[in-house]
Amino acid sequence: MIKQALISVSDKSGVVDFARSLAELGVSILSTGGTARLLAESGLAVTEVGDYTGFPEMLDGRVKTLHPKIHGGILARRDLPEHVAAIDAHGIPTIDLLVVNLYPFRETIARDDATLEEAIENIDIGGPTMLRSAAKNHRDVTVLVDPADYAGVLEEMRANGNTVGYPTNFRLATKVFAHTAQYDGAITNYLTSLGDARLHSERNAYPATLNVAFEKVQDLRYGENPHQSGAFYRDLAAPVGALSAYRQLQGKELSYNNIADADAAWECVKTFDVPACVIVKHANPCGVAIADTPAGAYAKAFATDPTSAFGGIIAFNREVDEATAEAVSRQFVEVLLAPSFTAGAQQLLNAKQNVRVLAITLPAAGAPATNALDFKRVGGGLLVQSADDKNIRPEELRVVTRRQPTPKEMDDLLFAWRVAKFVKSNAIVFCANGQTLGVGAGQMSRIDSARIASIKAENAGLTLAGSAVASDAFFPFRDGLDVVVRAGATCVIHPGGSMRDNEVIAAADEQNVAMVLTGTRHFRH
Ligand code: 93A
Repeated sequence: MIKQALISVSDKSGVVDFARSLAELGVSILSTGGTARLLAESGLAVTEVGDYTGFPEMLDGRVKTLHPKIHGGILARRDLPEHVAAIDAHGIPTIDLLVVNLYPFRETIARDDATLEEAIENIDIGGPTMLRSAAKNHRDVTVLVDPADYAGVLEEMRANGNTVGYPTNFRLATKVFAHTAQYDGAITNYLTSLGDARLHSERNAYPATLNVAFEKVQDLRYGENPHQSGAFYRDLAAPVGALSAYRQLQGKELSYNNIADADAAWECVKTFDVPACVIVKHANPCGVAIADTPAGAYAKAFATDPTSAFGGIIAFNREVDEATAEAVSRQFVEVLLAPSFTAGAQQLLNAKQNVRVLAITLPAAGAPATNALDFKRVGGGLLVQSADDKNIRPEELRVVTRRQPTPKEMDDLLFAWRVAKFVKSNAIVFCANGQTLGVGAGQMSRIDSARIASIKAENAGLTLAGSAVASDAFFPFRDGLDVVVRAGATCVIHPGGSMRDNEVIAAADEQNVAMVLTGTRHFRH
């Protein structure tokens, strides 16, 4: 039964209402400096920790709650007579509910002008100590580190005569250890990224040890293959608009491959600012298009490669309406993603209960949309890099051929370039009129990707005459260029930078092709 609570919070949201409810339930409240002041000003009866321990807060608040009367009251096992006798002998009442959230270390170091000294002052000592004490003794103590848990605990107390059951206490304690582990991880990352702070004033981008925190979203039926196990974790620092914040509106359970492919589709579709549709199979787009409406974009994206689109993952960057849902329902679709779905669309999709339908918030315009760091697991290690969030600016483009691209060709080239970034290397993408016409992906030689892209267009009955082509990296020889020109392309975009750029440019001039260099490469593996 909860008789006494200690509240010490930096994030004071919701704390006054919560403390008031505790007081109404007859719980007496202990609190530290700023929190005690806020509660007292709100008219609540509160005892300052210094008054309680008889030992004043000291060293600029560095020592506030680090006292046996506090930790004895939290850590004593109520089921052991020796523990009870020990705290009684020292006049230590139990503390049955702890509400603590920590000094804002992460928020402090996120500021560009944060100094090492400020960061160090924001390393909380007493808070984690109390949290760990309470979490260790969770059989007898309820511990709250997240304001989102206030309401549930109150409800449980009200329903059970001020008692919180073991399952809740266990869950909350687990949350505490995850929280303090992340907190310490953030401190380690920061300090090791400084190296020897006496020698370096600049921060290195990457810390000497890397502590990353992910929280489990769900276990998966299996991994990439049925004999592998799998689970999905959410990055606790995920930006708004990331796949991990999806809401599943209907359909079968998501699989490992569904999530991987949905991510590829979502990352691509959200880069467009006009209605767009991306269809993904095995992590590669097999159709991407823009149009005035989502239904229009879908029709064009599907037409790129109807064979591959079978069982695809389809993403939109606009609300899916009835017309779009109707069109999509005609094909076998594994996962459908969009920022939202109209009621009519949802009703229509309901008839296909197996289709997994995900709603995901789009990132705000200009907000970071990708993970800050990109990870790739290799044998016994981890490769870390900044995300490929580069979008080419018009002034970075360089036309290197005698013929300039026409405005229409330039639009097609920029569309193709945008798509190529999301195609596994070597990537060759034919496009025209806001539509992919042929996608060559994941080949070990660029010329094979070029050949495959043109074969695919031919199979789909699409003409490449007058099309634009993007290549994710430079053409090492003129042969790749010759393949795409023979297939019908009249303009090409690629990074440039090959030893034989001149030979490749001469080949373009020879065939009256317009060539634009981006200076940026988009390998994707
Ligand atoms: O400086 S501390 O590491 N030393 C302590 O003894 C201590 N006790 C609680 N920081 C300490 N706290 C932290 O103070 C809590 O974790 C909480 O974040 C903050 C609340 O302070 P106030 O109530 O004065 O706003």
